[in-house]
Amino acid sequence: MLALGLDASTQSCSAIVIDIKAGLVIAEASVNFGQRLPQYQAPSGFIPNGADGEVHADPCMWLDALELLLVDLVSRCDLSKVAAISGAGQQHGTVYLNDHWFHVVDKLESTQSLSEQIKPCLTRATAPIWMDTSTSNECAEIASAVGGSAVVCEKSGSIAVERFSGPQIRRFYKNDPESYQLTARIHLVSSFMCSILSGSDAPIDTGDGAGMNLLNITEWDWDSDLVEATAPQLKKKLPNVVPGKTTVGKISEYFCSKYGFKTGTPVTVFSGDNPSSLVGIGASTPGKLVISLGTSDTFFAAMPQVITDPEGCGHVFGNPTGGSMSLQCFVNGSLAREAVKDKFDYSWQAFTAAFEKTVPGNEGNCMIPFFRPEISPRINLKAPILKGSQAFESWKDADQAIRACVEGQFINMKLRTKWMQLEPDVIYITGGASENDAIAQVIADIFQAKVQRLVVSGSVALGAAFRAAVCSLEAKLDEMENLFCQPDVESTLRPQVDGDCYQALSKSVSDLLALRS
Ligand code: ADP
Ligand code: XUL
Repeated sequence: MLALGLDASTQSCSAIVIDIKAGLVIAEASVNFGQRLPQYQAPSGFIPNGADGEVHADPCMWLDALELLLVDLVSRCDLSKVAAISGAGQQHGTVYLNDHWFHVVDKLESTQSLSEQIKPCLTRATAPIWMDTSTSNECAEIASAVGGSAVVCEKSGSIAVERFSGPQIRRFYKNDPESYQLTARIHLVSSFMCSILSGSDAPIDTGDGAGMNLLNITEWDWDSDLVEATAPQLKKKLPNVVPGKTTVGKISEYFCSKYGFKTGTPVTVFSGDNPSSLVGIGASTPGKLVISLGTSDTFFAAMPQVITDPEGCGHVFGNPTGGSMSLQCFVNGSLAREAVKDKFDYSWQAFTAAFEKTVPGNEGNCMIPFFRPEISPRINLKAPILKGSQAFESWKDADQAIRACVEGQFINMKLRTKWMQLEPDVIYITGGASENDAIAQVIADIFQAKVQRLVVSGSVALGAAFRAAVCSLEAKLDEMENLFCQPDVESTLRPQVDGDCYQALSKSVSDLLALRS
């Protein structure tokens, strides 16, 4: 029995087809937006140089990528054998649609592309995504309307956060009230893609819904105070909220006639990329800690009880299998590492070799590696801060700069995630940069824990396939975890230095951050 999982992430759209009984990966495919769709001028999946902290992407790009992905996938496996489908999307991003949307999505015509049909339904040409920091005023307004940040945090699991959907919606309403008025539906990336696949106006799951500053994490439904504080008539523009184990409907005939799916194949509600990754790595019951190294770096775990971050930078999301998960997100993840690599015209190989030529603790050379405004902690930097030798501070030592970037990232991660009260023996890593042993070794050294990867990578899409199989095929999650979530023991990394090695550097990072906040 085959299940398909989709991953509509920041830089690419990916898919995995698994045989849930045989424990086999049948096919995988991935379409990188920048490489395959250069006409959208979004080399890293978003439109560069937005004004005032705006970071947007074109939803039509995501739709074109989905079609390219399915063309690739159909050449690798028989999609008529797929018996269950689900997916996940980059979190927080919002898509704004007029009232034609309901009819158009219900009757997608295979004679036209998805993007041709959906483009006229957009009331906002581009979608703000999770990297957007343009909504500080709106965050303050929402907080003040409901009684302060602590109230927003208690209700929604996070203080009002710039990239979250509610503040983004408010900014749209304030800046373009006419288009807001014309907006009949606001979708998250996950529910937008789910709507397209299922040919229906899909609901939002509690995992992704909790990243909006609109969902009450006690009731797991829209919070009327937050919705009212965000924008007028918002409630009717929002989809319903449902638990992760919900069948949305059947696959749209569009995909049956174009790509050979079987009519009637069930579609499970989509989730956010991080909640989906939690499931795909086999960490949906408390006890396993995950660091995802995608475009963002994230640190997350299923939680036995709800804990919120007193500093206001962390989040509580719904766990798609029930209960909740805690998460901390760092904007300056892979793109910061890439920026340092590119500054010296290095390949990933040369980047990796830099760690052999330098020592843990980097002889005191310290970097706050923020090339764009960071959210953990909230700091408006446009370039890193360097403190150390003269050569280091003037970017003359490539190898030390590379080590300093990665050490700075994970020391900051350790400092910022103390609130979760987790001291794991093992950390599971996933995402594009997790294949890099040098980065994984720094994580092992800084957190003083074993670092493991799973044999099957691509935990976001895998988690979506698991969820589809549980929801539609009565598959058992623990059985699939046994088959697919085995650690790649040969690639396990253990700490090679003791914890004291990073004491001085941790103090430098804390001091530099304190000076800037
Ligand atoms: P997303 O899911 O957010 O679109 P991915 O999980 O696909 O992102 O990760 C993409 C990132 O992985 C790229 O931005 C790149 O910097 C990073 N990456 C890929 N290969 C390596 C490598 N060998 N070493 C370090 N980073 C890498
Ligand atoms: C999580 C976050 C990012 C996005 C993109 O809060 O903003 O991790 O989900 O991956």
